[in-house]
Amino acid sequence: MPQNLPLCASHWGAFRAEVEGGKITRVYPFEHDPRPSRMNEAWPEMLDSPLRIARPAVRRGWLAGDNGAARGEDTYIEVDWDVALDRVAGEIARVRDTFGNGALFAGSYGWSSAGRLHHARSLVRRFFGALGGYVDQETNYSYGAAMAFLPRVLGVPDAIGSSVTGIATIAEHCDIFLAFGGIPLKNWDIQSGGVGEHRFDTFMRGITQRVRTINISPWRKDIEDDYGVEWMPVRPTTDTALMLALTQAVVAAGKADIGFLQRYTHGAERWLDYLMGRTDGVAKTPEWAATITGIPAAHIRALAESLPGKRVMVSLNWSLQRARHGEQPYWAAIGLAAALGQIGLPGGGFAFGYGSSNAMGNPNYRTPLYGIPAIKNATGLSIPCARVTDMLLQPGQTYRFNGETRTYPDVKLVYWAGGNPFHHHQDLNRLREGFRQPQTIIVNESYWTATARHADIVLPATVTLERNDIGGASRDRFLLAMHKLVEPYAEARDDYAIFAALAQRLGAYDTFTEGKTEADWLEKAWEVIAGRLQSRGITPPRFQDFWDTGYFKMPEPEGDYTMFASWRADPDGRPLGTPSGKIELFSDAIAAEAGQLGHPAWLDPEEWLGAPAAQTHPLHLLSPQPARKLHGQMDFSSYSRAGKRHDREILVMHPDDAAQRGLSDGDAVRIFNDRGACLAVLGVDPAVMQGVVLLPTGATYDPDGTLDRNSNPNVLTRDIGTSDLGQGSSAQSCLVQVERLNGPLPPLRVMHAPLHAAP
Ligand SMILES: Nc1nc2c(c(=O)[nH]1)N[C@H]1C(S)=C(S)[C@@H](COP(=O)(O)OP(=O)(O)OC[C@H]3O[C@@H](n4cnc5c(=O)[nH]c(N)nc54)[C@H](O)[C@@H]3O)O[C@H]1N2
Ligand SMILES: Nc1nc2c(c(=O)[nH]1)N[C@H]1C(S)=C(S)[C@@H](COP(=O)(O)OP(=O)(O)OC[C@H]3O[C@@H](n4cnc5c(=O)[nH]c(N)nc54)[C@H](O)[C@@H]3O)O[C@H]1N2
Ligand SMILES: [Mo]
Repeated sequence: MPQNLPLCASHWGAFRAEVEGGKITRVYPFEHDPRPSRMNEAWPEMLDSPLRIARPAVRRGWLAGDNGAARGEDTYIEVDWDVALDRVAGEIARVRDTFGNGALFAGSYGWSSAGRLHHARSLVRRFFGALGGYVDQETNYSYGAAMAFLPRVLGVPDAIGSSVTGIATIAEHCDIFLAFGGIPLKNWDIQSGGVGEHRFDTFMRGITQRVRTINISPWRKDIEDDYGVEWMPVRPTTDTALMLALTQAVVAAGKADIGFLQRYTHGAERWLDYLMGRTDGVAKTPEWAATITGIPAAHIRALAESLPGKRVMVSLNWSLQRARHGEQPYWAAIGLAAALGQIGLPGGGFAFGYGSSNAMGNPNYRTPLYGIPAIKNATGLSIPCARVTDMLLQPGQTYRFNGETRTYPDVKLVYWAGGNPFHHHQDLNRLREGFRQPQTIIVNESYWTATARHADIVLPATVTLERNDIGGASRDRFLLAMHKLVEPYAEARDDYAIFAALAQRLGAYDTFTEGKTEADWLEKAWEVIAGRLQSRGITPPRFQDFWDTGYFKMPEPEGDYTMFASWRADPDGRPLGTPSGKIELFSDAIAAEAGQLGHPAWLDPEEWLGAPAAQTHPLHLLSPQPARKLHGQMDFSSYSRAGKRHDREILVMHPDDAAQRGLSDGDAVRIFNDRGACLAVLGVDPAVMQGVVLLPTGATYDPDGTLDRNSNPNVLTRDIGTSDLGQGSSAQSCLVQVERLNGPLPPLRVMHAPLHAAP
């Protein structure tokens, strides 16, 4: 790599780039990254992709007053920035003055880009905050069920983020590592905010060389074959039953740590009554779990017998809770770990999120970050993010969330910047119906995504490489100086500039900008970051040195972090923030919710392989994160397309399931259920258990009625909350059928910008 190349970063890693004549000619991985992601290779091509949005554009049907009828099918007319900004400001003012701020939706869920100053979702919410408020979204798609529910039973606010036990403790102290959902390599490419170091291989070699590791998952490749671990295939969304049975067997053998349960947990007796069958007459034995999980009872029993006396880590990825009753596997894992008595000991207990993104389990560097501050949302209105279609279709209806009764607001204007609901939400045909309801939909985007194609007015946004920023993540070791490498594409503008111009038109310029330019915010960010470093005794470099080097490397924190270690040492002096001050294995508040038992329990996930619905739709569809992109981002890059066939994603199926349907590897298939259908190319692989199929997320939705011509699994997934507690996304609870596609694969419309040809 040549010397002195400027650094930049994305959610999938830092990189340096060679720029010639205003174009990026080559991308080099960051020199301190031991296992860089290849996704950055896509940047040169993505910068001037034919799918970039070049100029502000207005939907033709909207101009003709079609009340949203043609959203998602229409073409667009390009207009000047001033015309577009006047229109957008006019619509916001009209809706606010007629219906109030509670009719403006700006929750705008989505990952946006790395870099904390130009974070689009933060900017759109700040802008609407400056206008007097809006309807927001809370929790997230990643682990929404856990976010709402875990604090109730663990009493710590962040049991799933920065306070997770360092993964390095496992290599050193653990004997048996139960990896529910595996530790997939592909997911470590990513960390929201930016990645300096990908350390997957270091951690995995360390663990698997010494520790008995079991990949408990329907998909063997959730841990790469070369790590040589055991595989225990389990039917999707039945892990709770497995964990209950493991606990039951340990308790029945008299091997549970009763002392731990008494001193550190609340309500264990009621939970044990359930496990032993004293409340419902059904003991949750390995034989009971075998019929639910598909794992032979003898295997469950043997595993249970091997656990007592060993240091055991019960690790669950986030995917397990992105399912109907997704709260329960997490609670059952806490229960199993409590019965083994090792919560708070190094290398033992439970952990959520190893293998779900790059920095999970890293040492906690507490890398300081600074983003443009939020402005309080004066309406106080917000929905759990995954209830967006319910909100659009059922204004005024009440629902339960995290112990409260709430009412859906009546939204008339939707503004999205930095997210792609037609990528991320479940049951897209239903979302589409929801998207027909508002009077006006505005989207800031860099690319013609499916969401941009459902907007009335589209404003072209720059991408990270076209602006200066600071990136990083609190558990990543590197603070990253993100340089502007090239000029904005065509007429694209920074979201910051777009919202500043709108704020000017709406009388909120000073509140939104505080009179600051990009350079002022960079300076402010560095001042805050440097102050935080100093207060911890770390000497920060001068801003110019940081900027020129491209990074600041945080010192290694002392010792490995173990969650709950200090509480274990002093449970009376440091009670948890739960009603009992202990870990709650029974919760009165949860017991009061409809459909809950008050303790970890097997609750029917409705769409699973043991359900009556499996008779007509006998395959359980899992929709994991895509290996060659982040969600829907860069779907049409060559790197992403190299992982597809005929521009469709690969549907992975077991050879016996394929044979039963007369299907062969490489066949074009139609995947369907009562909610919709999509297309894919079959990949036959014995690494997936029979009855389960895998289709990654991320293909750009290309609707033809209820069919997606492309491979977006969200036309099939079910749009229902995990439960009234968490109201998270239930994407993984989904049954389908698969058949050979009749006729050729149809061409994709979403490969071309939906522009109206000049008259
Ligand atoms: N079936 C199924 N569905 C799922 C999941 C699943 O497991 N299964 N997982 C869910 C999860 S965990 C998540 S987090 C979501 C992710 O869903 P999203 O976060 O909505 O997905 P992204 O494709 O990352 O969308 C970000 C969008 O922001 C745009 N963007 C990037 N930078 C900028 C910018 O600077 N300005 C503007 N204006 N736009 C920008 C990108 O072009 C992109 O279209 O998907 C969820 N959906
Ligand atoms: N390359 C890449 N990495 C990413 C992302 C991306 O888009 N691309 N997205 C990032 C984001 S936003 C998030 S939230 C995380 C998500 O991180 P996760 O939620 O951990 O990731 P998934 O890929 O959804 O699921 C991982 C595996 O879990 C298994 N699994 C699914 N359901 C079950 C179940 O019921 N039981 C068991 N035992 N296993 C199950 C599947 O086999 C699947 O391959 O990934 C992040 N990492
Ligand atoms: Mo996520």
